Amino acid sequence: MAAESTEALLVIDVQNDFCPGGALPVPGGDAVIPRINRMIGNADHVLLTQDWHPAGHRSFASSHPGRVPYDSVDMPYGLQVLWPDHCVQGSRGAEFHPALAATRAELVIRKGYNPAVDSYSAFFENDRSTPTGLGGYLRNRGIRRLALCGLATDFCVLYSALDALAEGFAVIVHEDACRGIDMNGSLAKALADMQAAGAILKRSSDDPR
Ligand code: VGL
Ligand code: ZN
Repeated sequence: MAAESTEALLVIDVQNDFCPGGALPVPGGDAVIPRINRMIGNADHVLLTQDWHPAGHRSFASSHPGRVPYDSVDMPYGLQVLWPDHCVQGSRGAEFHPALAATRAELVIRKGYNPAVDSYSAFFENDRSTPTGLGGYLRNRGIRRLALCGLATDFCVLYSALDALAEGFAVIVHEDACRGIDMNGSLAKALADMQAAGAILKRSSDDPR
């Protein structure tokens, strides 16, 4: 029997609300789905994240009278961008995009369910200390290397990549299977920060196939 593979594909937040027509649309968010589906078809293990907020979440601008989406506020754990209401638990916007080939996923990790703390990363909430459990799960399964794709490059992909590296996993970010929100240059900065932290940035056009 072949040794168990030590690599997993981690697909970040490919949900209706992050796609065109959704509450917090990432430009071209749905355009990466065919590429992600091909990656899923070739992956040994597939893991998905799902942004999963209770109604009235503190990261929603609507929870801060006088504030509007994309403002920033000081939260007990640091600066937090305020978002339009999105990915509310049980809503259609929180569902995976119907075109995503989600069937083979071995794990769906939900995040952002703490009403008072946002969670961009698949590993830690935005307080940077409350774990989601993903690190332990991956170590327990002998997974050492993660391929990342999904939405949004400059928020949930970025924080997941940085935390994965800090947790000792090798990280490949499939840049053209991600799309960013890009607030004030955040997309270029995210790519530079991930690379500086040790992530390998890869484009599918790099493949000979
Ligand atoms: C995300 C903002 C708020 C993301 C989630 O998936 O990148 N961004 N919640
Ligand atoms: Zn969110």
